[in-house]
Amino acid sequence: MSALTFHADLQRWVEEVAHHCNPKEVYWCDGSAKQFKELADELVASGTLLRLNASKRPNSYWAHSDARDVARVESKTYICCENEEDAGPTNNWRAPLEMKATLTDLYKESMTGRRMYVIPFSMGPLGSEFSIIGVELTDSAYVVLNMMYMTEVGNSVLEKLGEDGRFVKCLHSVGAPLGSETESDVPWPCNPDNTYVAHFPETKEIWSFGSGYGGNALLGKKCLALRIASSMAKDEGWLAEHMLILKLTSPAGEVHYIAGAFPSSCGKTNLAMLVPAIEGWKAETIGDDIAWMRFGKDGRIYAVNPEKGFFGVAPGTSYKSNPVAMDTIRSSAIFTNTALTEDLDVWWEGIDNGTSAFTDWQGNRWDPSSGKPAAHPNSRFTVSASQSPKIAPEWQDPKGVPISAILFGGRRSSLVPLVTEAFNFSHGVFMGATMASETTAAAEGQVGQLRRDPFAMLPFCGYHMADYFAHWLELGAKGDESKLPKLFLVNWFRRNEAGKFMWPGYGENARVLKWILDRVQHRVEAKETPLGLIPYTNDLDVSGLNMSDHELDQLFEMDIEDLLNEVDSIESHFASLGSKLPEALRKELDLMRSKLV
Ligand code: SAT
Ligand code: MN
Repeated sequence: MSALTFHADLQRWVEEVAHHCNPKEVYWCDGSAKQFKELADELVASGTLLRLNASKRPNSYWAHSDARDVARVESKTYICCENEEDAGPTNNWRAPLEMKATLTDLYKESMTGRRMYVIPFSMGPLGSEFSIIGVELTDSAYVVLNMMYMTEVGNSVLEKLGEDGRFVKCLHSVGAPLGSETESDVPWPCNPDNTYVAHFPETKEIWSFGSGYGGNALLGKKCLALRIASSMAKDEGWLAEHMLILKLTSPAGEVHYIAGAFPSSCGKTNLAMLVPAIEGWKAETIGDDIAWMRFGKDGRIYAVNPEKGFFGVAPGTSYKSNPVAMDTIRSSAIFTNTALTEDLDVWWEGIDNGTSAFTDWQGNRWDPSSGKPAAHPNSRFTVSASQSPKIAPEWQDPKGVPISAILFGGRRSSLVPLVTEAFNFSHGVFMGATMASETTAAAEGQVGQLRRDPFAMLPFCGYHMADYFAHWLELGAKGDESKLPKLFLVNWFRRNEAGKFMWPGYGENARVLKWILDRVQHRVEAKETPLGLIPYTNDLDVSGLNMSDHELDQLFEMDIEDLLNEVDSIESHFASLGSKLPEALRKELDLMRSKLV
């Protein structure tokens, strides 16, 4: 198929890559439903996709990955800038030329026997000053289909790009050339021994090799919209954040937008699709994973969701925990690494719908007594956001929505109270900079280990983490504090001595949001503690929750000994970030310590 663009640089790059990677043909993605169907049919025929039972899950597909390619690979993710110091201690670094040499060797003829797809895509509504265009070249049709759900793809983007528009070059290969015309393919080609997810922030390029899974392969998401965008945002004075965006309407009709940073698999999608458990409140989704934020003309911070779809964690999703997600994925969705029922619908742990798994995520007959989960803990659904019954009408507003409050949260089984408000913006930056969470299956590695994950950006910040903190502080200093969002630390995951969650979570989190908006609107006072401001007992609406005063107190309990240990742990976290750590944050830590002793 010939190019549908007059963009010389794009054409030249496509030709160069095709010449080097040696695909059997080049396929330009126009974004049409016809192409989607064509590719899906091919993937069904070749065994990569399975068509789900159309009477249960119309127009939906199931894929299972190679068992070695199931999550983001942080150990193989690189920031490749000229100076190692600019990547900082939290990123893997390689010199750009060195990484390009390694990868150029790997890409050589890596697409042999496959098609190379050209995916022009836009992160953010086309034409918005927020938006960034990318073009992904990939040899995976599965990636094309997922990108079509997650981003704006096709001719509209090429038109916008015109003859000389700027775009981020995103190169992806699963790294599994087919030796001969007759060699049969595997359902999930990948190359786990040679996987690299490399970012070149200075030249705004992404080179990914060897993995076909999620954020390793759908390069618009974590690679472009967070790692590359965060580095652009620092240079240009805005923010690219790992945050959901939620619209809340109070019983009185007051509308507020809240953003929230939580690490992967800590309930961002659930919170973004909240069904408030308190009377009269309404919640709608703007985005569930990424927020790009900048000052509006009125001095407030505005956010857009640069994505068009959800790539959500399946396990634990049910009509009880997240009915909106369940309704969103009733049709036209792609499921990856979930289990299957006997009649070819999807299944996962916690789906809670009376069915059971028949085959596990690898497609083998599932043995419940094996003790192994049927669905992979990081199994996912991919679906268009527009299918959500609770998507806010303004979710693609090119101006974005004004943010009243920002939440920082993670999984903390102890120590961190249900909700704490920052004393001021820079104390809020301290909260974000020091947040920690118990690790999940969203990334390779052990689950349940406590790690500092500043602003939930540890795996996604495209430059030095201490410079990132400084950027937040500078942005705050530029704003008028009365117009800046108020900042809060939340923790839905605290457990009691018996190991049980102390807070019911899910829809009940609306109670915490209600208090947060009361604070935003100066309707209630708050109690000062060494950690920040917490609710006076009567101000947190727990009516109907059946919670004793003691249980409520426990959610806010602060043990001085534990907090002093936390101060020490933050101290070493800061030390690990080196000499660039902003003085203001060190001062916040000193202040916290002085309040404790
Ligand atoms: O990075 S992914 O898109 O695979 C999912 C995540 O970790 O949030
Ligand atoms: Mn995420």
